[in-house]
Amino acid sequence: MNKTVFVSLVLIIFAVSTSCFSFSTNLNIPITRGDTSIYADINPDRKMEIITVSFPRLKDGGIYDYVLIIDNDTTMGVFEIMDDAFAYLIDIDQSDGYREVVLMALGPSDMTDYKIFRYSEEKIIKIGDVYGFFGINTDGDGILKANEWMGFWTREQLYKLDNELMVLLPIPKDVYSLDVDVTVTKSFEILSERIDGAEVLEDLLPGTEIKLIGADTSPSFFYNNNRGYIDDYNRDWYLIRTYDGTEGWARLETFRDLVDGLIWAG
Ligand SMILES: [Ca+2]
Ligand SMILES: [Ca+2]
Repeated sequence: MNKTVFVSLVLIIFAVSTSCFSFSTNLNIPITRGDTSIYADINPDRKMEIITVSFPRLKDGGIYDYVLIIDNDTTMGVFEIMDDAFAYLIDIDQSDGYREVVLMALGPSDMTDYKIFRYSEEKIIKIGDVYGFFGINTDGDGILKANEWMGFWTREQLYKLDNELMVLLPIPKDVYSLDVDVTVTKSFEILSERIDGAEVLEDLLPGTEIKLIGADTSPSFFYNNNRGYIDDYNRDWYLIRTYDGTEGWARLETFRDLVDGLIWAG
């Protein structure tokens, strides 16, 4: 092997071994796995910030899952889940002079916990906690989109970046769309409105196929179900379309055990 070939090989091996872990994203930005330092201007002052991220619990069982240091300010906290962790910058609103620091922790089944920070007037401000499933993305128009796992479907939740309050505010939606086909195994009723005791539109018969086309996931606070714990998940109203086109409402708790085809995961 001549010297030139040998040097080239060493350089190639060095380049491969030091290349960043790449993570598939539609944000088209570098994502760093594990502890990292990023040198970037992330606020309107036209000076570079030194951003240092560490995930102590991943390597030595530290108390905090993440420690974020930007210049002279430090913040730390925990994730709900963390098998692996990443850091990157995004720009939620391309007109405001800020970029945001995202700390992302992955758990089982692609469950993902995001902590989103901004650096303003020499302080780190946490602007959002987002719990995603297939990731978050933004078009840079001040809106952050997160796909949130709802047990057997994903809800696209939009967040608006409020530049006065410096917080990501969820934009509530009356009815989220979904498209889930199930088969009735035991008879239940669909109602004309999202109100307990509303007019019964149809008594669905076993063996008929229905489609879940909408969900009202607004919270029903402090509902204590018959298993003795607080749960609002089962209280969500679902809009159901029958084979003849009738559309009516039922709470998840009404039908979840009376249909076949809900693919529960997570
Ligand atoms: Ca700056
Ligand atoms: Ca921005």
